Amino acid sequence: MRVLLIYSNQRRDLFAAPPIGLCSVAGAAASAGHEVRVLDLCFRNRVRSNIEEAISKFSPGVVGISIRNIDNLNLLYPVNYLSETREIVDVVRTATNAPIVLGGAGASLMPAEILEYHRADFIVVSDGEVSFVQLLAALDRGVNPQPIPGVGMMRNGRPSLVPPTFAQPFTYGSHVGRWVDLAPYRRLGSSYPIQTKRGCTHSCIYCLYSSRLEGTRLRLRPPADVVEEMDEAVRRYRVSSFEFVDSVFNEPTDHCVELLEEVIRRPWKVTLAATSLTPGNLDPNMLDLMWRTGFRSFSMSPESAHAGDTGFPVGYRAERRLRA
Ligand code: B12
Repeated sequence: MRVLLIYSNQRRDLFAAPPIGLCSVAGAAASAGHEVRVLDLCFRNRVRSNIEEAISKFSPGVVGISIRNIDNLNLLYPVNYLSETREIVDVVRTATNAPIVLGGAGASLMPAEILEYHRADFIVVSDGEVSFVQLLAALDRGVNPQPIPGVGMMRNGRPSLVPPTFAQPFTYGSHVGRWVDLAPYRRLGSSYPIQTKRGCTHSCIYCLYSSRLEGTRLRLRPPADVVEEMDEAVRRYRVSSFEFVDSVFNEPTDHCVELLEEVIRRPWKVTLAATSLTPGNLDPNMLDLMWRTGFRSFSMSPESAHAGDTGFPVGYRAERRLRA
């Protein structure tokens, strides 16, 4: 089947974010034998004509659209992005009769509402590599895709969804450079996103990562695989800075240490960052290893102090340990 995958996100908030999830899904669909094209709209000015052109040239049998952001998460100056994504869906709808499948973090957080609002045909919640490929197989054979975990569709005018299992092992690379041009991202200072695990064991009251996006069980990607993907990015796409985009990068410690030691063994030097760390197991040895590996920054939001499951804030526990 010919599959066109569109990255709808044009935001530059903090950094422009390359379509890591969409590329991973593209790789899975291609491995399953489909002919796949990716249209990255991030730096396109003429969105409508770009979509129309891609559809008329490629004649896709299915169009997948990634919805990364719903809003800017800023309570003081809230901005909602969904009117932009609905417009993109409308342009696709007018240009082709192919079924439209939504996916991505934004789509997964409130799937019923997103499916209905965008008037799409299907929605894939959470990990897309397995469920999207199963959906493609069902569409190819003309079989009812309803029982696929993580896939939703409109039924009798109402959204109907089989919840995701968060059970698939995590063994995929996204290989973003194989699917999109990294140069404009690089020019804006964005790093190459890479994931070393999926899942989050915390149950912080303000966060939906574990309940909606990745599940509560950690699914670890073998460190050697992660570093192989980095190696390809360095050699083929001249990437010099990476950002680990795990929900919590430094858990579990042994996995994180094995990964960093593998990076040190490689002949190249790169700059590393991580989107999210827990202060719980950040000790001087770990910080020293991170520095030697190339870490120059990481973010840790103040709310990480909520430990949820233990009843004690992590910061408080760390302080007690230091005092002891
Ligand atoms: C890392 C990260 C960042 C980094 C990105 C760094 C980088 N180099 O890429 C930084 C810090 C820059 C960042 C910034 C922002 N972020 Co952010 N970010 C994340 C985080 C933690 C991980 C995203 C990621 O890379 N996941 C890994 C990939 C593999 O997963 P994925 O993209 O979801 O893809 C999978 C599925 O969704 C699905 N899928 C994806 N696309 C498609 C398409 C189809 C067709 C199908 C079938 C399936 C499918 O399959 C994929 C593989 O399994 C998520 C939270 C989370 N745990 O997901 C928030 C998250 C995505 N961010 C969010 C937001 C809002 C933002 C900002 C707007 C915040 C701000 N105001 O500045 C900006 C926007 C940045 C931008 N330019 O778009 C929200 C989005 C939801 C919402 N409320 O809108 C999230 C969910 C966090 C939250 N608090 O809820 N972010």
